[in-house]
Amino acid sequence: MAIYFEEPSRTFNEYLLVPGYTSNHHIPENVTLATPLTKYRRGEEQPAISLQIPMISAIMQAVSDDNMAIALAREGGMSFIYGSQTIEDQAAMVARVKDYKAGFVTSDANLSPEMTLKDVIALRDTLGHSTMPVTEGGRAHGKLLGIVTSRDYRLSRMDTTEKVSSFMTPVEKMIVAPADTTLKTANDIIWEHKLNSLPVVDDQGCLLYLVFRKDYDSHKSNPQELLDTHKRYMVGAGINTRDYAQRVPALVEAGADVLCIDSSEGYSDWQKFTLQWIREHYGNTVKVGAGNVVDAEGFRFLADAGADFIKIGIGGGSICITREQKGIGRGQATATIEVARARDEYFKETGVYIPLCSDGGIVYDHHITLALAMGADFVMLGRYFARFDESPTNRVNVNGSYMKEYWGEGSARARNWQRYDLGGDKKGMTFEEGVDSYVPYAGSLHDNVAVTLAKVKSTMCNCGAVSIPELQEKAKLTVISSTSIIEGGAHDVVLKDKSNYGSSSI
Ligand code: RVP
Repeated sequence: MAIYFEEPSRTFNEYLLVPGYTSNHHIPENVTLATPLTKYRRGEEQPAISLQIPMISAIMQAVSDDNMAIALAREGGMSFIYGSQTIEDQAAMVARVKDYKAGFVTSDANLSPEMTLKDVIALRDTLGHSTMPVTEGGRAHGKLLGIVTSRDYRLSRMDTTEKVSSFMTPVEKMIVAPADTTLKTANDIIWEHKLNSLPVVDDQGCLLYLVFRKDYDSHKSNPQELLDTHKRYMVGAGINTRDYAQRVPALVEAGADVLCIDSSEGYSDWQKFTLQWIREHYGNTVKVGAGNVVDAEGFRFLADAGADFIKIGIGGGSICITREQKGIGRGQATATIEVARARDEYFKETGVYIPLCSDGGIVYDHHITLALAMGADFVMLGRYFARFDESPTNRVNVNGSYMKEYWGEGSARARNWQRYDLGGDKKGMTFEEGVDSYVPYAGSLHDNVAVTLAKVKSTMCNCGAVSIPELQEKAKLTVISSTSIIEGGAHDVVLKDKSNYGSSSI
């Protein structure tokens, strides 16, 4: 006979935290958000990898490339580079994160001298910044010919057909630095010559990096950075249950710090086989998460199979239509609560604490706090990060508003048939489980994460907690009625500025 879960399947929106006692010790400055990423014997040892903030970015083409990984590691979180690409391309992204020299930026678009002012304006609007190097043929590592900044052109005085070569600052008039320049020296040069940016070139004069004045400052003000023992940024990578024998060695070789099996449904033999293969070939030296699951049985299966962390969530992602298409899934709050109970039982039995990740369905900043209070150790976010400058997609103007594109890994666009496999060849994916969409452009990752975490810390203080484990222990949660949801927003008043309202939805 079929099993019925009598408890309705609830979402984060149906819960609130009831405040606890706040002492004068419970202030945001005292809150630490450090949290374990991989399993460990709690009380006896430290986890091999911990995050400084409880946020990781989704294993998705529209979210997690090397650029995102660097920006998020700088804040203390971690990206999992998407696996729906060739092994070589994914390994190259991982390697770029590991090779990244803080403060040295690889230019994301170069101009060629033949381009026009019109091209410059279009590129500036897409990229969101106005300093662009000019190289031979516009190539990424081409010979440096000059630079264009907002000071080099005036739209009111110039024709948009004017060629870049006629208004750029030519390389002869620029200060450039050689390849072996340290960040300290670069900053001294920037300071001494009152520059905003300094190009670094090789001995052929080809462009390697740009060092920006503001980057050096921000580097200095990021004490939370997530670094490995060689002081390189940490990065994760998604894998699938098909080509692991080739993909895992390439990713390990490239320097990935942790892997995660990326699947919409993780309670399967395919995940067990993948974990077994990794243990056989690497023992415990390669850390790997698994998922996704939404109940105690699924958790126990992946815990016994050897997962280092376990991801929760089926069908709750903003771009995900798995529930509509296949009728499987569970409300994200209910799933998190049940899996966390199973994890705590497992810990009592074995002494091993397996960190949990609540993946998908975070719509408001406070949903992060709810997920943590319910027992998650960190959350995975897709839509949230897709909106930022650092995500892999271009900013586009849609009816006068800036947007970023965001599509599901199960959409035809991602053609990620591996993620939805049940073994066998699924190249001919017959139906989609994700949509292709826009999300409102929201600016820089740094600024947005700061606001989000300020809210998380503030709520933790209201609950009398200065750490995530303390929050999990002390949290008091209440289910709310639909009318109390209305009561929780601005109501029964005439808003002066509707455009600002709802901005708390992230
Ligand atoms: P969200 O943060 O709500 O945008 O959700 C992101 C999550 O959605 C991902 O981490 C993944 O688990 C899930 N996802 C990604 N693609 C798809 C799909 O196409 N159905 N779902």
